Amino acid sequence: MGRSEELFERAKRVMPGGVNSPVRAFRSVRLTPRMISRADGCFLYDVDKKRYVDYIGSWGPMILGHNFPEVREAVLRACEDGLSFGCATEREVQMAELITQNIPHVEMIRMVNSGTEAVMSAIRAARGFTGRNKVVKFSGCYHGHTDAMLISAGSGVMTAHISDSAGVPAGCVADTLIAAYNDLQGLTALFEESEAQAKGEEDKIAAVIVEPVAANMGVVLPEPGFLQGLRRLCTEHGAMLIFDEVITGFRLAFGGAAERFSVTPDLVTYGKIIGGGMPVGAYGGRRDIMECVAPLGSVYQAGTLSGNPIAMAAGLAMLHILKNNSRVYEELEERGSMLFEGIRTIVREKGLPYQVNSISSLGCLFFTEHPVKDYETAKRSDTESFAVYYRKMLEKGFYLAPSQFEAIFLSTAHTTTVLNETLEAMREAL
Ligand code: KE4
Repeated sequence: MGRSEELFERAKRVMPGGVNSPVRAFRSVRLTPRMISRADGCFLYDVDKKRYVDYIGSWGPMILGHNFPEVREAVLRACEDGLSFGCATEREVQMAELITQNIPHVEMIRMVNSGTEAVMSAIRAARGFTGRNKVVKFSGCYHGHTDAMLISAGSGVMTAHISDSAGVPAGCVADTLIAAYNDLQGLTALFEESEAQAKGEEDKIAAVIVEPVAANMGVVLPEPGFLQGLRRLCTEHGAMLIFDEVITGFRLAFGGAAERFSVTPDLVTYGKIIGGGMPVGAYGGRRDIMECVAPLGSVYQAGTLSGNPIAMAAGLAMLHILKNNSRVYEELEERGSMLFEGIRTIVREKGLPYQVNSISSLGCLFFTEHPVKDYETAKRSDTESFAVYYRKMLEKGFYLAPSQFEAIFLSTAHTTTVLNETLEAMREAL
């Protein structure tokens, strides 16, 4: 038995499922998780000193690869001045200015500590600003584990085949409406129904929240016109459009999917990359909405470690690099097309009826013959075949997300050589 197995036995005795986040437990691929001791560039190293090419990148933050020197140095330097003050600091101002001065639709921003907190807070701000209660989400999208979002959620919820989480009282989800991704007609009907049945303003839709590229049911792209349609419907019905860019933010472009697709949300949520690997989330957008947030306005939201100086140092270092080196986004496009076109070629050559959805450095191989454009079509994937493929890839030293309903995350540290080795391994595994 290796050290991973030993450690995982101990872990299971003292943590639910032996993990601090369900998807890490490797349950859907029926393996003992690898206990990772360190990471560098595009590689992970487990406690048995085995090396893996890493395709989760900490679920998004490691867009420049692990242990990037400027980010590491910024954190080490910041540590010398103290870890946390619970006071206003210059770094928070620098971070807020960096984002608001470079992303036009973010006029004001608030730092929090996770994507979940960012989503929870953005929804509260939209409800407070509009005086309305209902929120629409799309099945298969995952927006963190705040109660109101744990319906038809993607990511670990979908992987675990939990339709809705236990412990969420009906009252917490009574105001959450579900639409199908890429289905503008369905959303139009929701708006019309809620207005027809509304007794007062509070019964109407406050916000529509969407992953502008869905990456928690595997990767599902918005069909042409879908995001523009969301924008039009929200404007027509006085609802706020919230782009959950926890994954797409600073990855698809510095301005995220909003920039890439030229669609302007009213609010946006960030996480992952914005913290450079440290626990950071953020929400922001229109000034008139954000001015409703305490202490300026009456929408309360707070956090002991929000804007933590070490986390800000990591995030600032990361964002400065992404902002000042547009070559980064060209490299991510190149690496993405090399890997995902390569996978398409392999499945075609082998006559396998599988689907590859991808955009830039994000992608997913679906074990299904049907084009995947929403939760229903994603769910038809053969998760057993995925598990067999996963185990073979892990044995060969390639660490993919241990679920059919997650994404491949590429970084600038994935070299052409590594990508070719990955494609060779996939060819054999498939
Ligand atoms: P966190 O609370 O996990 O920082 O962020 C929640 C969240 C919100 N919105 C989107 C679009 C997200 O993808 C996430 C979290 N992503 C998953 C990966 N699919 C986190 C991995 C995990 O749960 O361990």
